[in-house]
Amino acid sequence: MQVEANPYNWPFDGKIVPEKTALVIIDMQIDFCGKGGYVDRMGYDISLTARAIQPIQALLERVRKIPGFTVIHTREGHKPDLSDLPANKRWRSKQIGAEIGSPGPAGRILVRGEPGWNIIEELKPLEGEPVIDKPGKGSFYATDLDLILKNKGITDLILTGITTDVCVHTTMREANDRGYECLILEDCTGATDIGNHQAALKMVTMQGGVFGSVSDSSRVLKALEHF
Ligand code: C5J
Repeated sequence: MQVEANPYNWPFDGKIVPEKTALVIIDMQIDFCGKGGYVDRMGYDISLTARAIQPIQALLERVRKIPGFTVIHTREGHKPDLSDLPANKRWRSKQIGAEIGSPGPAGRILVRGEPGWNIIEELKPLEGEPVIDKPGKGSFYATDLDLILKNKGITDLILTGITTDVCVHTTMREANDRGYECLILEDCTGATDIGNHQAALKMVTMQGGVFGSVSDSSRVLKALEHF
């Protein structure tokens, strides 16, 4: 069965095939939705990003029970020596009082291995689920995500996580350019600014679904009912 979505029912070429589909959960780390993390330190309201936790949890629980369905997690972060942190990214973060690499209540901000860099307990990856470590916004840049997807024969991606307008959108654009068929879920994403969240979703729908299509977790769960 196809997922009811806007502007077209997804996937474009028919029904969901578990072996061809991955649920991609982007950057659900303490740094992006937890107390004392990067987003909190920048002064944003973390309830706007934490809104995605419960709907993703429900969807994750369901797809883990479907044979052949792949779950992929991503984490944004930098090496402890910050050798993979571009100077302009470090400079920008310092301007807004949350310098990447500096110490905070959740450890060094956005540094691999620190408490804040961890994926939140509610969405902790299971053994065998690929976890992609990325230094940038997009999940394809400087990672082996494309190779993993190709090796598994995955062509269809259900995108969830945070933030809608930054890492999720960049990943969706990268994926679409590579020919992946993408669906983004409204309730399973969140941004530091509600207007940006809504605008990012609206952008997907232009030109007949320029980057893919938009739906929500209840519609995906309905399409998965028969599995
Ligand atoms: C940001 C992300 N916003 N995961 N990262 O810097 O969206």
